[in-house]
Amino acid sequence: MSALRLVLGDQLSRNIAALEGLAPGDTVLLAEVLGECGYVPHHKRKIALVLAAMRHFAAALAARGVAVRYVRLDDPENTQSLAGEILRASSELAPDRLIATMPGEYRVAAALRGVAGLELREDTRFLAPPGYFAGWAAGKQVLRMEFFYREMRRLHGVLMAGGQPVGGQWNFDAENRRKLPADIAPPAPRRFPPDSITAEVLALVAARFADHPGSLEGFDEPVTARDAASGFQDFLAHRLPMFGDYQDAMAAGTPFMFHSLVAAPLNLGLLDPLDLCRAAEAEFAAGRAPLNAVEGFIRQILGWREFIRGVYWRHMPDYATRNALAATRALPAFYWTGETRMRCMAEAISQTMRHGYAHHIQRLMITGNFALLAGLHPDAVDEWYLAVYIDAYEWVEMPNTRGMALHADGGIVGSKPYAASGAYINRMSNYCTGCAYDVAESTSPNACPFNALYWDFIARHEARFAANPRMAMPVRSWHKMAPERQAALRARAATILEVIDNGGAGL
Ligand code: FAD
Ligand code: DLZ
Ligand code: SF4
Repeated sequence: MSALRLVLGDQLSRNIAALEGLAPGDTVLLAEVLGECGYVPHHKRKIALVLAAMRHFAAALAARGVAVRYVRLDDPENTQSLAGEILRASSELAPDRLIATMPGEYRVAAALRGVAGLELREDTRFLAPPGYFAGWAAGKQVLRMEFFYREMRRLHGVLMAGGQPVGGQWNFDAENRRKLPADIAPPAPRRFPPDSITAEVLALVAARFADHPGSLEGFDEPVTARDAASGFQDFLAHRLPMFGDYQDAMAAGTPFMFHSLVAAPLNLGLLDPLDLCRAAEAEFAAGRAPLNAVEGFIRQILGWREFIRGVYWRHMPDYATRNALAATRALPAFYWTGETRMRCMAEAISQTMRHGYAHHIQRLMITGNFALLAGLHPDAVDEWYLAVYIDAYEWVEMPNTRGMALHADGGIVGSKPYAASGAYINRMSNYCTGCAYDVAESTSPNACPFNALYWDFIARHEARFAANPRMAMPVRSWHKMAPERQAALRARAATILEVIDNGGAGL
C-alpha cells in the first residue's frame, strides 16, 4: 500500500495529520502553484515567505529519508493548481491512497473536495478540538470571545489555579492600554538573513511577481521551525514583559512595538499554539513577566485566534457575502501606496508595504477604522488585508476584517463597531504630532478627517445603532449637537468622501 500525501504551504508542521502513519513507499507532495500565489495580489514578501518555508520543509523531510515530490513554480509541467498537481502526481505514481489535511480556507477545501478519492483529515493543530466550537456555539443567541476564552483556559488548564483564573481575574484588558512614553524604545526583534534556498526564492519572486504590492528589501523572516522558535525566545526574553502595557500603543517609525511577530510562522505551521501559551505561562511562573503581559498574550492565541477560526467555519460560505452596513465605496489608491497626508494612515500603510506587518491596533483602529467610517466595500477591504499581510489566510483574515473591523457581519464577532474619531488615535499614538491635519479640529479644511467621518458614520447608521445599547451614547451625543454643528460636520465629511470617491488623491 503506497500513499500520496499532500502538504499545503500553510501546513508545514512535522505533526500535520496528512503525515500520520507515513511509511516507506509513500510520497509527500508539496506544490508551488500560481493558483495560490495569485488568487489575490499577495505582497511579494508573503509569497517569498511561503515558498521559502515550503522549500525548507521539503528539504528537512528529504533529509530524514522521506520521498518528496516537490513541484517548483517554474516547472514546465506544473498545472499551477493544487488539484491539478494532485491529479498529475497521482497519475504518474499510481498510489493506493491519496491523503491531505483539511485546508484552512473554504475556497481550497471546495477544490480539494472535488478530487476523487482524496481522504481529507481534520487539522489537529488548533487548541479547540474538532467540533468543539460548534458545540459551544450551538443554541447561543450571541457569541462572545470572552466566554469562549474562559472555556479554553479551563479545557487546557492554562493560567488556572484550583479551578480559578490565576490572579483572580480572567482578563487584564484594562491594563493593556498605555501610550508609549517618549523615553522607551522597544528592542529590535531578532531577524533571520536569507540562506541560499531563500535567496533563490527571493530572485524567483522578484522576477515573477514584480507587479505585486510590497517590497522584498531586507527580507529576514524566519522560514524554518528552528528559526521561528528562536524568534519566539527573543520575544519572551525581551518584549513579553512590556507586551501587556503597550499592546494597544502605536508610535511613528516603530512598526513592531513589543509584539511577538509569531502570527506568520504560527499560521504556516512552524510553531505550535499550545507551546507558545505554555512558554509564556512559564515566564510568569518564573517571575520574569507580569500577569497583564502573559494573560494578554495567551488571550490572543488561546482566545481570539481560536474564536475567529470557529466563527469562520461556522458561518462560511455566507460570511464572505455579508455587508450589514451596506458599504459600497472602492478602496482609495493610498491603501496600496501609503501616499496620504493622514500621518497615521501613511505610517500604517507604508510599514505594511515594507514589512508585510502592522500590529493589531494599527489594522483595527487605523486602516480598519478608516475603512469602516468611509464605508469602503467589505470585498475590497478583505482583499487588501488578505493580500498585504504576511500572516494572512482567509480563515483568520476574514472574520477580523469583515467582522471585527467593518462590522459587516452584523455583530457576530463584536457586539459593536470599533468606530473611533481622531481623539482615540491621538490618545494611543504620537502620529497626530506632525500630521498635516489638526486632530483637535473637526470641520475646518485641515481638520482631522477621522473626526467628521466618525460623526457622519454615526448619523448614517443612527437607526441601526440606536437599538444597540453599546452605541446608544454616541447616537445621543449626535442628537444633542446643535443643527449647525451637525450640518458642518456632514458637509466636511461629504467633501472627504467625494475625494475618496475620486480615488483619494490629495487626502
Ligand atoms: P501579537 O500582537 O504578538 O499577538 C500574538 C498572537 O495572537 C498573534 O500572532 C496571533 O496569532 C494571535 N492573535 C492576536 N489577535 C488576533 C486576532 N484578532 N485574530 C486571530 N489571532 C490573533 N491575524 C492573522 O494571523 N492573520 C490575518 O490575516 C489577520 N488579519 C487581521 C485583519 C484585521 C482587520 C485585524 C483587525 C486583525 C487581523 N489579524 C490577523 C489579527 C492580528 O492583528 C494579528 O494576528 C497580529 O497583528 C499579528 O502580529 P503579532 O504576531 O505580532 O501578534
Ligand atoms: C499562500 C500560499 C501561497 C502564496 N502559495 C502556495 C503554494 O504555492 N502552494 C501551496 O500549497 N500553498 C500556498 N499558499 C498557501 C495556501 O494558499 C493555503 O494552504 C490555503 O490558503 C489554505 O489555507
Ligand atoms: Fe490621523 Fe487625524 Fe491624527 Fe492625522 S490628525 S494622524 S489623520 S488621527
